[in-house]
Amino acid sequence: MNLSLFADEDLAPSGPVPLVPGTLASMLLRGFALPHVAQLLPALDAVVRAAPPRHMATPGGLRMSVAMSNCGQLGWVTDGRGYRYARLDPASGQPWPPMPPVFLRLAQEAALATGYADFMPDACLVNRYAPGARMALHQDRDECDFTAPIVSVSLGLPAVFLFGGAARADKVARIPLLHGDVVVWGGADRLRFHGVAALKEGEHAQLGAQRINLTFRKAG
Ligand code: MD3
Ligand code: FE
Repeated sequence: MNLSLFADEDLAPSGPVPLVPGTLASMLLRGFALPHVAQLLPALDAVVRAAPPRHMATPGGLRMSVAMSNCGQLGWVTDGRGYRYARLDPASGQPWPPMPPVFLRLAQEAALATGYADFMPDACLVNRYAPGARMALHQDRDECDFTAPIVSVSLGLPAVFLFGGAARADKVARIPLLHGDVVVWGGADRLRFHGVAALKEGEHAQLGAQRINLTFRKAG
C-alpha cells in the first residue's frame, strides 16, 4: 500500500487521498477539520462535561486504556455483558448529549467529499487517549448497517493508526493521523482490522497532553 504520505510535501495533493491506492472506499482528508476546530472544541467541551469520558471494561474484564464517551442518539458501550450501542449513558442513566450541529456538519461534509452522499450518523464515539493509551487490533461490527461509512476526526496529539486487512493476522500499515485529519472508511474496507499504537508523550497547543478521536457511525 502507498502509505508513505508524500515525503515531498510539494507533491501532496490537497484533496482526498485513497488509503489503498487505486481504490476509493477509504480516503484520508489531511487537515479537513482545521477550519472547524474553533467551533468543534467548545462543542466537544460541552459533550464531555455532560458525559465525562470513562475507562470502560471489556467483556473479559480488562480496563480500556482509552477513555470513552458518546454523543448522539446512540452510544457505544462495553461492560461485562458485551459490546453494544445504548440509548442511555450507563454512568448517568440519562440519554447521551445531543450531537452538536458542527459535529454533524463536519461528518457529512467529509462523507460527501469522498462520495458518500446522505450520511446520517446516529452515534458519535469520543475516544480520549492520554500518553500510553492504545487500541488493540479490532473490527467495528456492532453497527447495524455496514454499507454506511465511518467518519473519523483526529484532534490533539498525533497518533499512529494501524490499518490491517480482513484477517487479524494480515500485515498492518502504519498511518500517522494528525490534528485536524479526517478519514472516511467504507465499502470494502469497512470491516478491516485496525487499531492505534500507544500514544507518545507530548503537548498539543490547543488540547494539551491528549488525543481526541471522534468517530461518526450509523449504528441503529
Ligand atoms: C477502519 N478508533 O473507535 S478511528 C474505534 O483513532 C477506533 O480512536 C480509532 O477504531 C481511533 O473503533 C480509529 C478510525 C477508524 C474507525 C473505524 C474503522 C478506522 C476504521 C472501521 C473500519 C476500518
Ligand atoms: Fe474501530
